[in-house]
Amino acid sequence: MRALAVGLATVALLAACGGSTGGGGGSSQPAGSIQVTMTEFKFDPSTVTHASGNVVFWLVNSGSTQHDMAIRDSSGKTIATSELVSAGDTKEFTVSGIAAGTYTFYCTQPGHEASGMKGTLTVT
Ligand SMILES: [Cu+2]
Repeated sequence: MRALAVGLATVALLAACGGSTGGGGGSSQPAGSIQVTMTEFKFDPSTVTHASGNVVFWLVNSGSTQHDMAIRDSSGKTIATSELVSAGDTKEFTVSGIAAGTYTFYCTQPGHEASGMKGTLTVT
């Protein structure tokens, strides 16, 4: 909650400055995105609820190996997969036009989901 508020404030400040180019390749959390922190072997939070439509995740890899996030629907079909996120890196992951329902998000790296790296996305 606090991280999201800070991210929104940062974006507002950048917008007020007329779209700073930013420096040094550092990127900040997009407004309205859901921050999910990845470590070995879990997502935090592991339960996410969002309105249907476009869902934007802000993936923060605080672990020591690479991770990603994929979304699987209730029939077991994977509908979206993020880019790989290196240890210490961040990536924006947009899932477009997602319908209401219950989904599983998980890491596709071998053994990670089995080790507990998964969560539940509820789309309302
Ligand atoms: Cu992983």
